[in-house]
Amino acid sequence: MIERIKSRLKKRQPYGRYQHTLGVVKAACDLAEHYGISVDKARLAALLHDYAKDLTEHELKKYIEVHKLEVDQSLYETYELLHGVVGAHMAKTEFGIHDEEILQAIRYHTTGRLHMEPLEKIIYLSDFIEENRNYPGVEALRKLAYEDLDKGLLQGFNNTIRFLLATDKVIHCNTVKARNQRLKDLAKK
Ligand code: DGI
Ligand code: FE
Ligand code: FE
Repeated sequence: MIERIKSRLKKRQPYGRYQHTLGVVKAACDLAEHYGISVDKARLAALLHDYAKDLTEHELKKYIEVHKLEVDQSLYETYELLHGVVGAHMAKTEFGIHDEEILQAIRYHTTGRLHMEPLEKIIYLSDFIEENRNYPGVEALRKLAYEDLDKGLLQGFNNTIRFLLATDKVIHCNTVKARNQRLKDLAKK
């Protein structure tokens, strides 16, 4: 299964994206082991998280319509957010993955959401800290991810929201909800 997915990915992803995918796999497997969750599930979710990333906006929207995927209006209107829902559906139909934890981790890897499961948190964070990422603060975030998943996530959401504000982009409500939830969870610790 893993090899079949990898050979499909190699064909559909440009070199840089495939390297990113392998980086996310490595980060997600390490974090899963660190936090005692299924490494096999982390590997599959990471491998497929950006499976639909190279489709055009038109292709993604067409796919959503043809397969009648449930997508809220503000997600539908934001190109960057569509590859998660489409990728999760492709993981099910092209590779027969029915594990809801894996599918949710793929579906919500760009925005996060309220009540994220540990696997979703790991995929969200791995996307930011994988070895090919290089931006100010990435080393600190890598360290934080291993100290406390929620602290790492809060930093990840804050970075995303800062970027969206700086570039005048719409902030999806799931991004805001997921960020606020981390504050509540951290206050309880
Ligand atoms: O697919 P990747 O590039 O590896 O990473 P990703 O799936 O986290 O996608 C990142 C892009 O999604 C990045 O350009 C920021 C954007 N994004 C994340 N949350 C939101 C968002 N864009 C909008 N407009 N609103 C959001 O809430
Ligand atoms: Fe992505
Ligand atoms: Fe990614």
